[in-house]
Amino acid sequence: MNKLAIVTGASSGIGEATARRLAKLGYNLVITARRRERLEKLAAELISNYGIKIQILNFDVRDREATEQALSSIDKNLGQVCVLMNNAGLAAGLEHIDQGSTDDWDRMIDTNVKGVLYVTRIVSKMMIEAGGGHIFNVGSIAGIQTYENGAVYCASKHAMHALSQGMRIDFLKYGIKVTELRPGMVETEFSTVRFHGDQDRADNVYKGVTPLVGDDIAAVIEYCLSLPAHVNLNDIEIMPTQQANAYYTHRK
Ligand code: NDP
Ligand code: 8X3
Repeated sequence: MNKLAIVTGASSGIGEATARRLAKLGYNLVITARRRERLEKLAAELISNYGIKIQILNFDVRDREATEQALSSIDKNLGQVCVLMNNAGLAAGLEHIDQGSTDDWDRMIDTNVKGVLYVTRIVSKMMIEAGGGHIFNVGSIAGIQTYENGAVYCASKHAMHALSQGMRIDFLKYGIKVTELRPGMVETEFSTVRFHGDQDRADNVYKGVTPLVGDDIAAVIEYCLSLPAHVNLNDIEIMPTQQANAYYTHRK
């Protein structure tokens, strides 16, 4: 039976890098995001390099009906769903609560919390039917620490931390592993999105630091997948060497 991995938010950054690693490991893939052209380009490259099968699902995880419809169209010929990476997410804005944009708050909470639930509800049923699986939740250092101006993003990732613990309990009897990854700074499109396209401001985030890149997170996922069936890494904090936590970064 072929192994199938579902990666949400595969059009960029951490999700794209993980799709590449999983393709190299021989997984068939379902890759999802809103930007279809990006997914098409990635799929063409990975099919040509690794001879795997890929299904593109183009939907917004905030839209429950679209999410359910897309995930129920997964082609059975791709194999058994072994891996789900709940990665699609974002930060929008960096302000004190009294200055915050309610649109930004809706985007973060609807994507980072409700989107994860919509996807997991459907895919976990497939895993239960298949007799097991491995769910990777991309949380953040912001899931256990709260920094100034980031209350709502941090709240959404604290929710991811709670959901990861809840999934681990609810899926225990089904042999589904749940690993929460909590990265610090990873240079992706994350900061550009957070600052609504202000590239200078985004670049400043990584000034004087060698940040992580998407593939650093993907490599950790590969390691987790290499472990024997009876071993799971529950929580993993992954930081650039120059970053101690959400508050302390040593810039050179
Ligand atoms: P990117 O902006 O590079 O990638 C985000 C991905 O999420 C894109 O593929 C985007 O696709 C997808 N996405 C966003 N919103 C939606 C939506 N509503 N529906 C479907 N897909 C969506 O950022 P990262 O790779 O850095 O972010 C990935 C995850 O990592 C996020 O959950 C983020 O919070 C987390 N994280 C990032 C850190 C960092 O420093 N970069 C650190 C810690 C955690 P599209 O726009 O095409 O829909
Ligand atoms: C992204 C990292 O520190 O901006 O989750 O919250 S941080």
